[in-house]
Amino acid sequence: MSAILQTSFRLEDQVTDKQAEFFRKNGVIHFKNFIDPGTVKLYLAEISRVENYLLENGVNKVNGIPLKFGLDVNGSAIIQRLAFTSRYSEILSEFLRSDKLRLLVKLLEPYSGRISETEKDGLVVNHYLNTENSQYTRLGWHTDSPRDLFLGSRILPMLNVGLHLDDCPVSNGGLKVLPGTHNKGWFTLFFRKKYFVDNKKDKNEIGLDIEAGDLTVHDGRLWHRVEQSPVTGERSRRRVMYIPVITGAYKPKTASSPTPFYHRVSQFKLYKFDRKKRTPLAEEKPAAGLAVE
Ligand SMILES: O=C(O)CCC(=O)C(=O)O
Ligand SMILES: [Fe+2]
Repeated sequence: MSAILQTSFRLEDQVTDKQAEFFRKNGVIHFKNFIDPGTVKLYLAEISRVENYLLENGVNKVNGIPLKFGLDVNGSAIIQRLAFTSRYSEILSEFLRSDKLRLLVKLLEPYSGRISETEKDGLVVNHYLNTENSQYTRLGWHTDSPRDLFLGSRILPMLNVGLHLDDCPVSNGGLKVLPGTHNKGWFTLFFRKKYFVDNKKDKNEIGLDIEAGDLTVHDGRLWHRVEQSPVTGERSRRRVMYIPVITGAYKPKTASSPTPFYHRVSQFKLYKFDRKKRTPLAEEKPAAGLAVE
């Protein structure tokens, strides 16, 4: 099991100097209990509603970003990566505009950052599940910043804010980080590990003991991965909302935005679903391979 990030914080009415200092040094910070259990339930219900809407309407891209489909433990279709989720939910959109969330922008100082509901991939919801037919059980080592290069921009300061909606103790896999790798220059940023294909445990990696409702922030340049759960089925379920906090020119996306290169090479299989029953079409056994719509 990985070592555990020992320090966690609570966000009161502002980001304190101590919190900002911790973040500057480590490139990651963990806030306990950012939302209460009732709000976790509310957001999960909202996500499920949006997911149903998208499945029923056969939507497979939002603003050029492909949705990633998979199968739940009971074999029904789910979306394992949603993008621009708040576009379909007033409740989630309100959360993105909330004062409490906006306090986190301070962690980008001296840059002035913004919560970008309509830029990058918008509000992303990741849904990991360790089952035979899940396509999203883990994510290899990477940093988030080089995506800027594919979007035709230089690398700009950014934060990735994760709102965790399931309990995920370190022993259950989940987010692993290499603290302090965010400010070691471009060589570390590009070559510390092989992007996305390396899933190996690092002796310096740190895990986080997460409870539903906790929030984490990591610097866009920090090396991190998502470790596969050692258990399968329901107990491996891990849902996290990611909120990009960015700087630079305003570049909103629309329905006609192109699909970025790094999404086009993604290794996901696309299933065709029976939209009413939400099960894969009979001739497309998921295990058989590629089924592109
Ligand atoms: O699910 C997570 O906690 C991390 C996801 C992630 O690193 C990403 O989507 O870039
Ligand atoms: Fe990431």
